Amino acid sequence: MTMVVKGDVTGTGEIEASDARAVLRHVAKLDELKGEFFAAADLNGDGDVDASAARMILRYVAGLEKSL
Ligand SMILES: [Ca+2]
Repeated sequence: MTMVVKGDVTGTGEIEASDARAVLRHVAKLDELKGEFFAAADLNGDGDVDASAARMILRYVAGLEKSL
């Protein structure tokens, strides 16, 4: 069983700036997030992934958000 950690889009077990980068690549259609990676990027659970998720991840990395 795989646990989906919200914000850990790359599946490394850590929430980092590279996760925001992966979200932006998805938004720009350079990459496509699928399955658990998409679920990890869908922070608000609305079935869509947009740039606001990347912003939230960067805020979390910067310590401005306590959780995602
Ligand atoms: Ca990660």
